[in-house]
Amino acid sequence: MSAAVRAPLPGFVPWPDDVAARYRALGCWTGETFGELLRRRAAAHPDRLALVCGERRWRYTELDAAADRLAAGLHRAGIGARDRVVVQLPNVGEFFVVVFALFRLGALPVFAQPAHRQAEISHFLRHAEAKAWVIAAPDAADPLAFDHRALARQVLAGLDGAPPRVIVAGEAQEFTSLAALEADGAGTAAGASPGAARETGRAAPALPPGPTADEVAFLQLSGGSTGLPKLIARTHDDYAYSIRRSNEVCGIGEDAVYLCALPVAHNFPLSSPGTLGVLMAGGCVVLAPRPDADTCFRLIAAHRVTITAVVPPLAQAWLDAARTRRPDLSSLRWLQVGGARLADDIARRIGAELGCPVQQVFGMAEGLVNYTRADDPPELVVSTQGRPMSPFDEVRVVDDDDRDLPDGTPGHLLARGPYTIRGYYRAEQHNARAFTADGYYRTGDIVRRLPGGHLVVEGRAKDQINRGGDKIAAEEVEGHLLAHPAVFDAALVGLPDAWLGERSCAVIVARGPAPKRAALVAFLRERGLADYKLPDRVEVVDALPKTAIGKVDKRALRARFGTPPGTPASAAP
Ligand code: OOB
Repeated sequence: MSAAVRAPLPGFVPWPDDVAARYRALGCWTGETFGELLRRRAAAHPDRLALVCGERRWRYTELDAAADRLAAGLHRAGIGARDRVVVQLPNVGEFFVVVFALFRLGALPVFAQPAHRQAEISHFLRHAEAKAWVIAAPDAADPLAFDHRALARQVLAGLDGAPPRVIVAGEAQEFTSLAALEADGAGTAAGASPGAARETGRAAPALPPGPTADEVAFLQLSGGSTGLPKLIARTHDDYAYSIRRSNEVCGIGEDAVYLCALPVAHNFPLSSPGTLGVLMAGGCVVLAPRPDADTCFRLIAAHRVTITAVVPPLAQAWLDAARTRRPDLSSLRWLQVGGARLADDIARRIGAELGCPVQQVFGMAEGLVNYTRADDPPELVVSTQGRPMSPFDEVRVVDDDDRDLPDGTPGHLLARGPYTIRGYYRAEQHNARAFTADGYYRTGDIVRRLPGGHLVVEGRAKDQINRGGDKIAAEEVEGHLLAHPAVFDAALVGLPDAWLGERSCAVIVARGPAPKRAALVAFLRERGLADYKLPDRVEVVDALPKTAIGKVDKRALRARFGTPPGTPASAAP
């Protein structure tokens, strides 16, 4: 185990020294970085297939060498240890080349989603003080594809100070080409021509010393509930442990073939056990360009996929499609469902109609991940969201005053452990509320614990809408709504929906004639908000109801505008 040689990254909240020492002594934190893990895999299985993306393939040794070349190219371009780099890539192989190159340098990816727009990206760039931003050129075969280069122009025009370097996978236009950076890095390879390095993948470019495993590896996004999204700093040690443990729980080995159907940078497909888990085990990752049933069924059959992960609305869409398509899913050992509450009856249908075992995954980018297990009784698999994956996870279910509740009573879930953060990045004030004095993370989820440790998600205390796995912080959208000249007051609430679990409803008090939904949506888009945050519905009221202590009474709003129990919610889109 290598000792910390540098003070922690400013803004990162480390585990207390004695706790860190315990996690090392327990063997959770092994001192190996992601850059080293890939190196070890490449040495053990140079010729095994690591990644499949469309017609392109990367063997382990090719991925390893490409990451080295890009790391060298990035280094020459002035990106170094601890520099933040916003990575906003779709499901393409380059995602892994970029991320492992940054890991090797000790530079920190900030994981944005392709759906993010000017408001979100500007915030990440500013808050993380990012030096670079990686995007992809639109797919030439798709005339409707969004062009992130146009977004980059818009974002750069609105930023003060030194602009980040924009790096583009594909046609870069006026920006920096990812391929050119990689070629530049290959040029620095000791004793090898760039061509030879690319073909053999054996020449190691000269790189500065990498990070130690106790350092921050990347910044992940929180779903958030207050204001702008918070950033979550995860270390090599803690994240590698969560992945190793996920592999054990899910039985991932060299023969695993993972289909990445969800957006690749999200914590669920990245680490539970996800693409990184399968790469750490020496398996193969297949990247799906889209999550639709036709695309994914074809890839599952073609590559004999053994495991994939979806959110509940996607599980329903696949179930519906399977009725007419009759796909060959015989290779699937797990269909993982998580990110939002899976209805028990949908969970039951998966096993019966798709013919593969379902695994419920209840996790969070902040850390704690719960899985149902292969040997759980079927009833627990369909009706619970699993139990903590690590024997060293500490979870508590408490009342409003942080007093422990007996099993079976719903309460607030608190979590602490070897891969659950102790604070958000650069968010001191928020951290005082989001964590207990003794380091438990307040998840904001309301759960019931069964005597065997399984958790049932009953609801949420945080002011967040979970739109089919996409998290929307109500306060963030309300802030944008209030900027509209005709909006006097606004509250965003989630209403039940048969398809997405929840849809968002903006309840507004108008100043003069009330704006229509289309006008509000256009306004929010203009302000650069990602599409999934746009209100699905708008209601106008004379005044927002208030609770006894003067807060907006969202429960009353949900009761007023939500679908009454027993009547069908809105139909599938
Ligand atoms: C995953 O991570 P995040 O950070 O996008 O969202 C975390 C929140 C949880 O606190 C909970 O409110 C909700 O999403 N959630 C679920 C759930 N899984 C996540 N609510 C009910 N049932 C579930 N199965 O969403 C995430 C991260 C890693 C693995 C899986 C999901």
